[in-house]
Amino acid sequence: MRAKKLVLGGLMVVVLMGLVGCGSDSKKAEVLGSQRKAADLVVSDTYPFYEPASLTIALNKEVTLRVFNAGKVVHNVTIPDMQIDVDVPAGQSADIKLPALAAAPRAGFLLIYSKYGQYNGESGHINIAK
Ligand SMILES: [Cu+2]
Repeated sequence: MRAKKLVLGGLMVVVLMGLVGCGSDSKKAEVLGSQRKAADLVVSDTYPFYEPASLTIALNKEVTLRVFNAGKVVHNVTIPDMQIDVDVPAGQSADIKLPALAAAPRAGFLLIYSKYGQYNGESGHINIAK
């Protein structure tokens, strides 16, 4: 995957239109599970990998994170605080159940990353709605 990523480095992967890029300064936090969409998180093969890079969940509510891999290589979703480690094949979606959180994690957010691409910056945040 590492070699492939380098080869693909010059290619632009067009993900969903209208999504904002990396960064947590989005206007309104969209809380997962509030509305069914094609995908909550789209992963591509090139930086910034995650669209959006910042997600939000509510406390005390189990939600399903739908991840779509828009790339040509397998990607992975790891959320250490939830013991989640799921591979998403190229061109496929995965519905990942996030258990209800009783309290916000100490850091104030959950880290989400690909165990194959973390070293490249393939990571994001799951924030807790206030
Ligand atoms: Cu990846």
